[in-house]
Amino acid sequence: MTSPHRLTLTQFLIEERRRFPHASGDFNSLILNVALACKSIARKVAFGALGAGQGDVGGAINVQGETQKEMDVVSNQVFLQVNEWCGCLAGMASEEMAEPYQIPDCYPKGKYLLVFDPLDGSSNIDVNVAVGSIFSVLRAPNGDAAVTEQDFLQAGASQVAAGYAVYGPATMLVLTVGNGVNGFTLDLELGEFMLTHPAMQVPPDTCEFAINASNSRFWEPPVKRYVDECMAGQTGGRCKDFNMRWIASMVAEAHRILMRGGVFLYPRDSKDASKPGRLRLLYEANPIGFIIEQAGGRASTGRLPVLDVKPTSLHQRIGLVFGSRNEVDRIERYHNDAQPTEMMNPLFNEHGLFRMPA
Ligand code: AFP
Repeated sequence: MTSPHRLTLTQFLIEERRRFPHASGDFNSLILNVALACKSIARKVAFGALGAGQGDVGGAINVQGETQKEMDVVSNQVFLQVNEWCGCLAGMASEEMAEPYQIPDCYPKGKYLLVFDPLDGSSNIDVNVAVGSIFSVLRAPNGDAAVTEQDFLQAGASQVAAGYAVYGPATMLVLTVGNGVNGFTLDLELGEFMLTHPAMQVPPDTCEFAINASNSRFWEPPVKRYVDECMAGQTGGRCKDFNMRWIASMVAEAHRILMRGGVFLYPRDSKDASKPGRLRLLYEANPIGFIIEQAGGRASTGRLPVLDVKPTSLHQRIGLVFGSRNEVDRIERYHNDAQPTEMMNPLFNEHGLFRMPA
């Protein structure tokens, strides 16, 4: 029996480009550079305790106020170094940097912006659980001029491409260029990403949900209602049993949901009034939202499609619910139904402590 002919990522991108005869090739070059960065990070992560980069960076805190792992810093460096020289970028922005990154003068600049979380779920790294990288490609609104924060504040619907790499038992790169979602598995012998999961689709229904239940006392009523119903299982209104998962690595959760359906919630809650949600809009919610929607699923703030949100700052946080379409629709419906009840709670009303925009 002959093994199936599989396209490499490069071949796949060349085939995609044939649909756009006037394309310069810059975009393909950008995606291949991102893929190279992911391969390099995969290799570093795979060394585990034998390699450098385990542990915290001597108490360093990133712009999010979170403890930085050495691998966060190393992965950020890899993304910058691999992508700055390629001539297709006007600038970059990352979870690990307070300000946008300017392409050094020694390199040509290009028409795209790259936004990324270099190592999502890095709290899992010391315990050898899957982590990943997430990226989003936008058009630079001002050509190759020096970039400003404002340039990056584009709604998720205007992303040109988005993807993630998951560093699990196998390393995979999952990519959308706005024409469906394709998954590539890293062939360690060839050093190439091979197309193994063409046209990925999120099943519309599911019996699996993922939420950090330790936050339940801070949830808004619609989220509590949804989770209570799932927990009630067959004996409750949903008349079916649900399974719960929580990996604390959104990339790994998104990948599971792409493979077999499910719903993920990190909703806006009342835990910290200064943070309208845990996840970051530009380099977590938007790229994952774009991928999930391109695979036939849905991504929402709980109230409205996340890809419609106009960002107001580079590191903006937001509530995020994504996955199987019918479950996300249901959660949005519960939020809409709940408005009057919510308004009765003084903490959530118009003048309340936790009043927040979408
Ligand atoms: P990092 O990007 O800082 O590693 O954060 C990971 C994450 O944003 C996301 O991947 C998880 O879903 C979430 O945090 C886990 O949060 P909890 O600590 O509340 O479980």
